[in-house]
Amino acid sequence: MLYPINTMSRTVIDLNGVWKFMIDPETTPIDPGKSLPTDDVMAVPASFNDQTAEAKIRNHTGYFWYQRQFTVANSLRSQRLVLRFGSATHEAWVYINGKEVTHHKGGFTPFEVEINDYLKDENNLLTVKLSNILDYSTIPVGNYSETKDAGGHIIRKVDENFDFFNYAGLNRPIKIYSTPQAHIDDLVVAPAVDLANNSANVHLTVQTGGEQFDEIRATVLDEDGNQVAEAQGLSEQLPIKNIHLWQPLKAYLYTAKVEGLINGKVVDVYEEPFGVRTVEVKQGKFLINGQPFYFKGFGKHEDTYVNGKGLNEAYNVLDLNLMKKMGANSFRTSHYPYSDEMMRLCDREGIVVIDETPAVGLMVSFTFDNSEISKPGYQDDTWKDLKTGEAHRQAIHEIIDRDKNHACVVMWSIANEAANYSKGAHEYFEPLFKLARQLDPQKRPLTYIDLVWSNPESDKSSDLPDVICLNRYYGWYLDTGDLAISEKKTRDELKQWQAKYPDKPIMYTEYGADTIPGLHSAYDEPWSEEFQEDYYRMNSKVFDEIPNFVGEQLWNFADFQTKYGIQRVQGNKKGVFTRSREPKSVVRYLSKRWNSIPNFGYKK
Ligand code: GCB
Repeated sequence: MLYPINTMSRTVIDLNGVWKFMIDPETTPIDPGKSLPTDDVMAVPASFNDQTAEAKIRNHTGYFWYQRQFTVANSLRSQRLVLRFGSATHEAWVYINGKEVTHHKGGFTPFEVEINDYLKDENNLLTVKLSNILDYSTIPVGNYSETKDAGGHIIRKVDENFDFFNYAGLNRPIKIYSTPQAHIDDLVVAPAVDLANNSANVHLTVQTGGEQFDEIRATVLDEDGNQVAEAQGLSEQLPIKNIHLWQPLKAYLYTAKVEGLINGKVVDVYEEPFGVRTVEVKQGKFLINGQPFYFKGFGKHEDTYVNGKGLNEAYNVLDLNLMKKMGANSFRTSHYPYSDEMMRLCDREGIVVIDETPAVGLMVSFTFDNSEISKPGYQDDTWKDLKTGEAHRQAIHEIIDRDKNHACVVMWSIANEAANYSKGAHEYFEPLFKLARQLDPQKRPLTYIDLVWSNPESDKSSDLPDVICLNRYYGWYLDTGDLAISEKKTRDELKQWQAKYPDKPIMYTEYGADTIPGLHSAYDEPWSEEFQEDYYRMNSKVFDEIPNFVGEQLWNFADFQTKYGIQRVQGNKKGVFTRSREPKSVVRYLSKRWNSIPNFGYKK
């Protein structure tokens, strides 16, 4: 799916701003064709939860409504007009002037609909009904229940099967964009790179819609706007010589400019930035442009004060700047696809991204005590009880469809911490890996992220990922505070993985310790800033001993909001930055380490 941009043939109208908002009391039906019976408002894009002073609204589970008016200028009315939601979390029904125009389920990917047939001359009423309900058929997974109050009124509850606040609403930009009736619908850019000859053949596929073009013209422009290749047709090979590679932290972006012509006249134009680089897993190494890459960075969240999971571009820019200053080069979009805007920024900044679907919480019985798994006859019903298959397939389609051309994406993560240790895991995951391999035009490596219960013996499907990605909390959830035993467990497990899969790279995608900034301890106690640093030092030492260990992405970049819990004090405190991005003292240690580790060739 193309990102909406202004070109010589296209205009983007921004629908962000302050919308009417109300919780659906589910007493009388709401008429989407009428002004919502409320005076409350919410800013868009942003989650609704932290914009209110009412706990009842903040913690609402169920249905809620947004509404605004818009007018499209006469000069655009003959154009094809498309309404696009960057996301709507988690399910949305969209109405224009009272008529339902589209419905979408899945809270972290865009969707769009042509709206010409529904428009009036002015003051169109755009109404969106949303739901933040999650259950055993959705991703993320939630434990959903309903009860009734004394008046027979339904009370809905979602107990999240994951560790982040279920921020919901219109989290990402809402836009209308115009195209000519004959239009470019999508572009697929897949550069085949010849590193030895410093050249590339860019395979460009163009999908069109509406009236047919007589001619499609494509040119590749370099960063100075010089044309370096051109071709014609819906499926083209564009050879580029003397290529500038897209490199981690040294991004170079070409632009594919595509024009659709009728009677010799350009009708539609679209411009897609892309990078030329290779990604490959080989002999236990993760190669970018043929060189063994070492991941240094983070698991993150889209999570800021007030905006919740709403797009916050200033924070995105700040976060990448803080990462770069620390010598980091990468992050994972834990635990859902991030905004289009963040992906475009990472392309430009050369930040390497592991792009994750929203498949988090795919397990029905969980404690951090992983001794359960070694008990004879251990049985878990995850793959019988969950009905996430369809949502998961849709999520894989949508993440690859949206992000396929991004140079920053070097690997897809199919899921975070599923019950891979449980009977039925292989049957569940095999078709999903197959689907992703088939859909990705750039054939990037695939992974899923392993929970501590999934060890080299228990993991039923570890043959599927190209890279073994581990979330480990030795010294925190397990053997709390005992870094000596944790060091041994860390080393033993990594050695076992390496012995089992000598050709698969291994990396940590989470490891961390909750830390209260300003809490100090002469005894290096858990929760203190001293413990956080010791914990990371211990892990670094072991990582450096394991030849196929190709990266360290710690948990978490910053403190973030979660549901209530006895292990959470206004959220998860494993950030190396606070939620407002002040560094905890460990940042000095990590900056020193990462600034001295090269992006390439760290592990020979
Ligand atoms: C995990 C999860 C992550 C949590 C983290 C924690 O394994 O993947 O979402 O926030 O542990 O801090 O407990």
